[in-house]
Amino acid sequence: MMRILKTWECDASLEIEKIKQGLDPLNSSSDIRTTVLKIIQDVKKNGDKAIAAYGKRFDKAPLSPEQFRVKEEEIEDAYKYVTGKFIKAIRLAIKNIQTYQNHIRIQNVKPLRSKGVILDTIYTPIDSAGIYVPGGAASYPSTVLMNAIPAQVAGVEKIVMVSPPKEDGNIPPERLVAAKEAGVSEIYKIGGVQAIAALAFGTKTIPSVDKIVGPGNVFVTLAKKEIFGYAGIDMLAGPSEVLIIADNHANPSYIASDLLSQAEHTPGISLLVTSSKLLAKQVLAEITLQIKTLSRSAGTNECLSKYGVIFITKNMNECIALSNAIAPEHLQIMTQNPKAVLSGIKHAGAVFVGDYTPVALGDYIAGPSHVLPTGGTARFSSGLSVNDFIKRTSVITYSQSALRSVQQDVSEISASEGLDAHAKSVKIRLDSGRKKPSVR
Ligand code: HSO
Ligand code: ZN
Repeated sequence: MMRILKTWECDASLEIEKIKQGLDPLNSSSDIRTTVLKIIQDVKKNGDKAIAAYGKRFDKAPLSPEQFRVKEEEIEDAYKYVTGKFIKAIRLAIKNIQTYQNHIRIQNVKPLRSKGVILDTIYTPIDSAGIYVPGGAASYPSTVLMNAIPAQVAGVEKIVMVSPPKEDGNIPPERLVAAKEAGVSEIYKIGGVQAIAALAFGTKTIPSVDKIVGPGNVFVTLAKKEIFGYAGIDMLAGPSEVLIIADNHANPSYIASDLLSQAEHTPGISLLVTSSKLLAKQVLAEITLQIKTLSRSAGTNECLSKYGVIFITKNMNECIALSNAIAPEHLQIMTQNPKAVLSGIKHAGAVFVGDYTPVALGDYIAGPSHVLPTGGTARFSSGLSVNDFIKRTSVITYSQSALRSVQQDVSEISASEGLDAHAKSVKIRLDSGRKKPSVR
C-alpha cells in the first residue's frame, strides 16, 4: 500500500529520487550498456542475420529475414480478429489526434523584410520516421496511434513500424489494425536493440529512417541514446507517472482510481500531494476497495507500495512547489479552484484539470499524444507532437547594397576569427571593376 509522508518530516525530493533511482533507464548498469553496444555493432556489421539471431534468442520467434515484414494478407486477416467496436474507438481516437495535431502544427511565417534583405523560413517534414512499439505486457494499440498520427499529420511519407512478435511469430491483431488505420506504411516483426539499430543503419530488408520515436524498455531506450546522431530520436522515456494535487473538495474514489490506473502500468509512479490528512486517509481506504476488482491487482499493489507516495503538505502553495520540482509526466488537479492551481504550474508533460478529466482520457482519446516527458524531463522538454517531425530551414537573400551596408561588420568579426576568406567573399562582390570572367 502507498506510504504517507509529511513534507515537514521528510526530504520530499530525496524520497522522489529514491523512487526514480531504480526506474531511471539512464541509471542502468554498465553490463546493460555493454550488451546494447554489442548488439548495435553486430547489426551494423551483419544486418539481417544478426537481427534474426537476436529475435530467436530474445523474442523466441525464429523468423527468417524474408518473414520480418508483415504482409498485406496478415493485416487484412487481423481485421477478422478485432471487433467493430474496437475499430470505431480507434477511428474516433485517430480523428481527435489528427484534429489536435493539425491545430498545433507549426504555421508558415511571412518573410521578414528590411532594406534589401529577405529572411524567409521554410518548414518541411522529415522523409521517414520509425516507430517502436513494445511487445509483451506493454503492447498498446494506443501507442501506435500516439506516435504515428503526429508523423502522418506532419506529412511524413514513409512511416515504418517495428514491434517484437509473440513466440508464434505474429504481432497481435489490435496492433496491426491500429497501424493500418494510422497510415503506417511498413511493419516489421522485430524488436529490442536490434530493431533500433536496424532503423538507424538499415539492412537488406529493413529501411533506415530519419527519426526513431516511441517508448521501450531499458535496452531499447539505451539503444536510442546510442544511435542518436545517425538518426534523430524523440526522447528517452522512462516509466509512466502521475502526480495528483487535490484538496478536500475532491472525490477520494476518483483519486484512488487514477493512482491505480498509473500503478497498473507496473511499473508506474503514483503520487498524491495534498494538505488534507483526511483526504489521504479516504484515498487509502478507496484504494483498498477498488484494487480488489482489478485484473492486475497483485502487480498493481506491489507497484503502489514501491512507487506510490501520498505527500501531506502544509498548504496548497507547497503542493504546487513540490509538483514543479518533480515536473511529472501527468499532473491532475482536483481542487475547488483548479485554474488557480494551474496558474502556478510551470513544469508538467500534460495537465488534467478537474474531476472529470482522468489521465486515461489523454492515454486514449483526447488528442494530445500520450508520449510525454518522464523522470523530471518536463523541465526542459515537451510531449511528442506533429512538430517533432517537422524541421526548419532558413532562407536568406541580400541585395548588393544591403551586403555593402554590413561589409565592415562582417570584416571585423572574420578578422577576429582569423578567417580572411570569409571577409573576402563579401569584398569580391563589392569591388567595382571586378567583372565575371568570360567563358573560354
Ligand atoms: N499512460 C501511458 C500511456 C498508456 N496508457 C498507454 C495506457 N496505454 C504513458 O503515458
Ligand atoms: Zn496509461
